[in-house]
This record gives sequence, C-alpha cells and structure tokens, in this order.
Amino acid sequence: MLAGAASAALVPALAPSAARAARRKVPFGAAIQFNLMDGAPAYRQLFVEHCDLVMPMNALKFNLLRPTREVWNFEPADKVVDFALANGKTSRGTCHVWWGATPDWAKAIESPSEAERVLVEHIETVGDRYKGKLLGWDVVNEVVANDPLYENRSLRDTYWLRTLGPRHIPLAFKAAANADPKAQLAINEYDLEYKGPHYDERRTIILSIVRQLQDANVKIDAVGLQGHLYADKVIDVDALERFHRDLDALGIKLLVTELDVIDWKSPPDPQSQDKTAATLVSRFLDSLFAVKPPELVIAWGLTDRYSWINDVMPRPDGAPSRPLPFDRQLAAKPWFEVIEKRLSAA
Ligand code: 9MR
Repeated sequence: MLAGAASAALVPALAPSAARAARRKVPFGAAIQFNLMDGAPAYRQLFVEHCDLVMPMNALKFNLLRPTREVWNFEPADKVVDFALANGKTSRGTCHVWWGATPDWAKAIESPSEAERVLVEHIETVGDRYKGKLLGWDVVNEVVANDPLYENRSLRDTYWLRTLGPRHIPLAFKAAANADPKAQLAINEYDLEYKGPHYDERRTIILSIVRQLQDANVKIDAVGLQGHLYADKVIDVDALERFHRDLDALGIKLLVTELDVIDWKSPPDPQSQDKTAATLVSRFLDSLFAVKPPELVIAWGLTDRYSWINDVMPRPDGAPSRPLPFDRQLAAKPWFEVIEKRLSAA
C-alpha cells in the first residue's frame, strides 16, 4: 500500500476526471441551465469536471432568444456557449423549430409568406451568430405526432405545420445549412426506443422524413434520440438496432441528446431506483453500440437537484426522483459509472 502510494505520487497528476475524459472514445456531454449558473460554483464545476460537451438546455430556444418581435436576447446563450468554450468543451444548439418554444407573437402571424420569412430569418440569424462555436443543431424537434396511429397523422399538429405545411421541415434545414454550412444538422425526437406498434410507427416516420430530405438534396446529418427513458417501459433492442442500421445505411449519424430516467413508477428506495436507472441506461446504450457507437451521448442535466422530471413527472408518492447521473449532493451515481465504462470501451 505504502509503496503504491509513494509511486503514485511520482506520476504527474492528471485530475481523475480529465484522465477519464481522455479515455472516452465517445464524448459525454450535458445540458446546463443558464439561470442556475450564477453563484453556483459547485454546479458549474460538475460540468467542467465530467463533460466533454456542455450545451444550453433552454437558452437557444426561439421564445427565449426572441421573446418579442423587437427583442433579441442572446445573453443567456452567449453565457453558456462562452462557458463551454472557455473550459475547453464543445457545445451544440437546441432547437430552431419546436412546438414548445414558438413565441406567441410568431404564432399570431397568419400569412404563410410572413411566417416563412420569420422562420428563415430566425434560423439564419441565430445559426450565423453561433457559426463555428457549435458542433451542430437540432433543427427540428418533436415534429412527429405523439401517437401517430391513434391520431391518424404522421406529423404533430403545430403552428408551423398548420401555417406552412410539412415544407417547414426542409425550409428549416435549408436555412440552418445556409447559416452554418459546417454544422451537423439533426432531427431530434423522443419515444424512439420502446416496444410496440406506436413506437414502430414513430421510427418509421423519422426514417421517412430523413429519406424525403435526402431525396430533395436537403442536408441532414443526424438523428437525435432524446433518450428520456421510462423505467416502466420496455426498450425494443431489436427494433432499435434495426433503426440504427437503417440510419447508418443512409449515412445518418445517431446522437443521444437528452438522456435521463423517468422513475416515477419505481419503488421509492434510492438504491433500487439507482439500480433500475443504471440497468436501463446500460440496456439502451448497449443496443446502440451493438451497431456502432453513437456520435455523442448527452444527459439532460447532471444532478437530480435540477430536472424537468421533478416538475413535470414528480413521483406520486412524493419520494424524490433520481433521473440524472449525479445525486442532489452532486455525488456520482451508478448510471454515471455505466456511462464511463461504455463510452470508454467503444
Ligand atoms: O428541460 C427543459 C425545461 O427546463 C424547460 O422549461 C422546457 C421548456 O423549454 O424544456 C425542457 O426540455 C425539453 C426539451 O427541450 C425537448 N424535449 C423534452 C424536454 C423536457 O420537457
């Protein structure tokens, strides 16, 4: 023991986290909340220590960037992107088109030509401002109908679909490519990993959108799997592998963009919650890696202290949710070890 300790001291120290990051073959990143960064050095430090990529969770959304037609608000996004780059991390953007972030002033526009002008202007302005600073963008987010079979429609009913039709998708991709030709452009979506016809249909629709874009010579580089994993749903390993292979055959990369675990129905015991989460993340990543490593794995936050799941899907029994790789005291949980092992062994 003593000899080991003495010789270890002779080795010039790489901080343990930097050493781990250097071993990763697939980069690990996380989304950070700009509004929590000030006066929270430990929160910021967690991203510095453990991430290769740090991206804004909300600051690049349309309604935040342009709360009114007259006002552009780049400060929060600049803060996150500058923080990432100053700390030697990469970053990426989410999202140009999302039903959940279209500002009311835009939704009030009735004329299709005016809506098109506003959309293209938005994407070109924002894409150009962050050109060279972001690896890429989720150009469209959650455009697939939530339950295509039940709703009998492929695309989600949104302002952009109602006003511009499905062509708002190629329009957005073209504007994004125009603004930043080197950016990796992705379509981002949830519920692509589970078993059942509903999920088969969602995968089929994504593949069909990708093919249609490619057939029209519109640049699309990647599909983002959000990866909000429900502890009570079954991951369809075979279907996910097939989906990944189909994308690969089209030359499309796969990213994991919003990984976390929704454990509102698991037993309220932290140890078993963490074990379930680690098993689930492991199963999910294994089935992606079985085809080829994803380009990036990004968690939707780092600490259980701050997660949308606490607000949107709190546990009915009032027990704390444990969705993320670090606990509320910022200590690593088993699913972070899964990440470290899996991304280093790629
Ligand atoms: O986690 C995000 C939360 O902080 C925001 O209030 C919310 C609205 O902008 O968006 C959440 O993130 C969503 C993401 O952008 C798209 N996929 C689902 C995520 C959880 O709702």
